[in-house]
Amino acid sequence: MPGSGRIRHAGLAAKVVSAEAATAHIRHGDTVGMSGFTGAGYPKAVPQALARRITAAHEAGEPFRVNVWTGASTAPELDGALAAADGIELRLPYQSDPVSRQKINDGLMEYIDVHLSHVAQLAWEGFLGPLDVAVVEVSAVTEEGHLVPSSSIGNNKTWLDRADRVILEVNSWQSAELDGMHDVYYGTALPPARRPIPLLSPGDRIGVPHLRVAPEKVVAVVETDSPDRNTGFAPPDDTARRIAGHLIEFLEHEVSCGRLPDGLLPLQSGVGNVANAVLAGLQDSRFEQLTAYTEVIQDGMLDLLRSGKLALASATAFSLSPTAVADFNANARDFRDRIVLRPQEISNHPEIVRRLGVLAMNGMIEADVYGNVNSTHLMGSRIQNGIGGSGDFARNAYISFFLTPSTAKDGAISAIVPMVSHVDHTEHDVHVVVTEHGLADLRGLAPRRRAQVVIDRCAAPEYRPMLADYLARAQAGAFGRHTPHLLGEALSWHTRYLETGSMQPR
Ligand code: 0RQ
Repeated sequence: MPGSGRIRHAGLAAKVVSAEAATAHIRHGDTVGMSGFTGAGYPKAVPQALARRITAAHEAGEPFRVNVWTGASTAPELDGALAAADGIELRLPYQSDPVSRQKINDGLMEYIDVHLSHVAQLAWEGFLGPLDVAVVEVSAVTEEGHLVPSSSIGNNKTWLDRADRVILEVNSWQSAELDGMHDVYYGTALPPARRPIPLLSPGDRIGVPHLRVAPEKVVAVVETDSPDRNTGFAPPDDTARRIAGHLIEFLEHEVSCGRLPDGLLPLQSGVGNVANAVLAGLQDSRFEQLTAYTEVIQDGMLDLLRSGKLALASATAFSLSPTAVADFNANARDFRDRIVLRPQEISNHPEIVRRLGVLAMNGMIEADVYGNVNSTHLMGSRIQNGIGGSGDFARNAYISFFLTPSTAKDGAISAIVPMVSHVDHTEHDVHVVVTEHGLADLRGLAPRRRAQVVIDRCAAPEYRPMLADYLARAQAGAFGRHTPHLLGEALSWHTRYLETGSMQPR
């Protein structure tokens, strides 16, 4: 019988089984929609038990692979375990697990990298095929059989509605104070039945606090008491601090010119150490009463909420280091009225991002001189993570910023290149590029002017003459003078790195 007291619905309490027993409802070839978004709210026990079953099947010479859909990245207990067992046929929409990354790049696992806001719609259209099983972590089940979501919502509403069978993990490690923090909007529909989403400011609550599930679809309930696993952030280094400094100076300038209000506009902050450094920089800025309309609440955002700089934050998940999560769980009540967690189809909704005028700040792999951005591929072919929500925000943002150190691999790679080796965000979606050397505001600039500003402000000094030389020769010799390129040479920097280990000529 359930021991945590978190399952308050008699019918669902009667379905408690072990994780091993629950996996009997998952079969070879199934598509499984799992909860989880940036290391928060993912199922902890069933995926590991499934990985063990898959390994046993493989050892017995039987095929066993499943398709895995999630909210975004998860953790070693899910992506890592299933990938290591060679159990994933196809994965979507965003992952950052090293084992999965290797399998994908070795061509052993299919990966579909879609915008996070598109996933629910694709699933509802039926375009991705049927969803056989949902495995969803929740923090409690109410007397009525409603589900109190966990530390992320992601695509859970869609998985619970679409799946033929549902397995719940009820995790008593999650703070009971999460109850009331979520806002699940059930008003979405497919065209032509779609209506405007009535969300006018980041803190609006437009839905209900709990997820619904048809009790007869629930085939198993598993109790867990296991922590979310997020990697910690490195304290901002000098490079990250300088990037943050340029960005904040720019925001101050925009306020002084009357182009942004004193409290700015809702902030979206991407993943990674640089994004976290920007949030740390905002702590010491003169801005007050900030708001966030974003995907993830990371350590820096929690600090801003604690200090009062940030009035409220809307997201779909937490992405907290172990230290920050311990603090959050101990003090969740203090944050409850100022955090709203929503399904990712709402947290990342283009219509809302555009309406609110979000300031989108995302990391990148590389940018080219004209402002095209690569967020996903190393040297054009090797996937790093995925586009995640960066496209949902960048295209629709009021101002879209892309941030990166100017070089990688101890200077052997320039993050500013003649032509990006893969395009995730086109020149039309990128407003501002920032490196530790400076900030290029590309708004209102035609391509050749953009190229000059990107080289002068953002490129590392040792790469500037090479870029300027390329641009001059392209302007003289290109087929057209609008966006001058020498096509035979445009990707030669990447080729040189692959051949010699450096973009610098020997
Ligand atoms: O390689 O692991 O061998 O050391 O790429 O680089 O600097 O650790 O990356 O953590 O800052 O993330 C774009 C990936 C940046 C991230 C990206 C090499 C580098 C290293 C990783 P190693 P860093 P960061 C909303 C927003 C897409 C999703 C997104 C990301 C490895 O920001 O995934 O924006 N963004 N979501 O050495 C070749 C270059 C390189 C390079 C770095 N120019 N060429 N290799 N590397 N630059 C949130 C969500 O969607 C959930």
